[in-house]
Amino acid sequence: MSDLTALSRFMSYALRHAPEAAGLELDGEGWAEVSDLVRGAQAAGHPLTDALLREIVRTSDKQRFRLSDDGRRIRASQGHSVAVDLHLSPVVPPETLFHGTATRFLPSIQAEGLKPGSRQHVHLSDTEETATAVGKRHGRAVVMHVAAGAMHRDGFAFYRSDNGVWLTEHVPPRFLVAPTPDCR
Ligand code: HQG
Repeated sequence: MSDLTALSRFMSYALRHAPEAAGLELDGEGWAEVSDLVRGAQAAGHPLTDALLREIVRTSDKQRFRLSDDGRRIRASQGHSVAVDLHLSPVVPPETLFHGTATRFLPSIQAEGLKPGSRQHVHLSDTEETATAVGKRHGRAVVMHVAAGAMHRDGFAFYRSDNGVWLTEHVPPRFLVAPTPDCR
């Protein structure tokens, strides 16, 4: 893992899951002062600097972080397990969205639907390719097709994070189709 990737992981960890690991308190919308994050990361043994942080924000493959307009604050664009309100507006989803998971989770998902687990939302993608990559993080990937349009017409809310991830609170099993596992 490159040094930047390790620092980016620590930033994700602090801004999504464990602000105390960097001595931070996030505000209600998930923001932290950049200078506090840099100082807290260094205190925790991570050689983060203001310049490296800004490079990570700029080059993040998934654009995971967002800086405030004045450049002084930072937050994660999605993926939180800590309670924050990103104030995302409900949006109309495409007819079909995709969720990548591992084959071993299928029986439970088929019984209970997609649950957010420790995060605040279920994460969905608008391409099968992205969903496959997400699923592979967990094992042998399978991509579930989510009938997002039908869910929306039934009153379920959908949101889109600043970095393009589709979010919803729960996908009941009746809105899911699992095609054959990905063998690539
Ligand atoms: C599974 C990455 C059993 C779910 C990605 C997933 C994403 C169930 C796992 C973001 C279940 C949770 C999030 C049920 C769901 N029974 N398992 N009823 N319902 N699951 O990591 O969606 O690189 O919390 O299928 O790109 O994999 O971190 O969620 O396999 O956007 O920026 O429980 O993380 O972004 O795993 O990934 P996760 P995820 P970053």
